[in-house]
Amino acid sequence: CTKPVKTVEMVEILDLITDTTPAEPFHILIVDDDPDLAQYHALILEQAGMVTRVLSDPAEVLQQLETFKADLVLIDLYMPRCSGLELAQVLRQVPRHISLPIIYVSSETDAARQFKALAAGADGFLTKPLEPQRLVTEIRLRAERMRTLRSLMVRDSLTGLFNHNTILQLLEIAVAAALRGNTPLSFAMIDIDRFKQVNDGHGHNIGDQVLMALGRSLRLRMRESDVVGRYGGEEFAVVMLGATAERAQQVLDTLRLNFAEVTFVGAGGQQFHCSFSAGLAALPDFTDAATLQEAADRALYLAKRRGRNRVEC
Ligand code: GH3
Ligand code: MG
Ligand code: MG
Ligand code: MG
Repeated sequence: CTKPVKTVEMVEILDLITDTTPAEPFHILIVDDDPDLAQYHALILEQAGMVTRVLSDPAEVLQQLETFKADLVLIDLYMPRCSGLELAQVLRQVPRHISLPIIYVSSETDAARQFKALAAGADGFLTKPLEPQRLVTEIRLRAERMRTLRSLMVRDSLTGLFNHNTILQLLEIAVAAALRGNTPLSFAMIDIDRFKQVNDGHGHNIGDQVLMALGRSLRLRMRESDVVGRYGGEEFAVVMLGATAERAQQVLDTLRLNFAEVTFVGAGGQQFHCSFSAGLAALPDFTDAATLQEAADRALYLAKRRGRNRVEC
């Protein structure tokens, strides 16, 4: 059977992110030594709008999963070189596949053997012959559930941006990559000015709307490749890949001016404006994620002390 490969946490978190895009069709990996049956299952799933990949050799599964971002794996229980049970065991030893849904498809009807196979770490057992609707429904429900769970793990529910944990993990990945590739990278901490007054004056609901508005404009104005997250409370963080400190400063200043011009309307119809302060730190001035983050934090503190509604580096 195929050996578990050593995985870095980076790949794990990147997987989580790509897997949680709601518009992506479900990706199903089918492992079966019977090519006709595998193709038949693939056809049914593709007709239901899913993307499939078929493998007849279980030894190729781990490698395929590197490029094929599967939402679920459908495994035949009995295959000559490696049983489905063994394959499930191997997958469960790889940290990033711990939550990957695994479903057996088999003609095995003996309950004890089915339970043994499930105990290897799988999530379900479908017996052949399989009705198309059953196959599609079982797979869709599990895949949807997994996407929802993953999304809850990596995203902030109010803004839909990455959450605190994710942003820190992504920062580490991005810093490591930028240092290896000798490319610039900027990290910004953003904090809404006197936000407590917004809550006190207009209520928590309106405060939430301000947070959502800033989240949206950050996501809209940053590059697709930039990592945007809600660091906590009224604080946001942005990892700008390939951006020098000068460029990041320009981008943030534009954003800051635009945000300060947005007119919010309170519950009683009164209009008000908000601003934010930002602290910026960039590679290659710092050599690891932790010091970069500390520096951005210090710069943010400076921006607050120097009067708010400004970006400091
Ligand atoms: P400063 O300019 O120094 O940053 O002042 P500030 O008032 O923004 O800072 P402070 O840390 O005193 O207040 C932050 C406020 O953010 C307090 C807290 O109630 C509010 N807050 C944190 N999370 C949320 C949230 O999810 N929704 C809303 N509406 N308010 C939140
Ligand atoms: Mg078989
Ligand atoms: Mg704050
Ligand atoms: Mg604040």
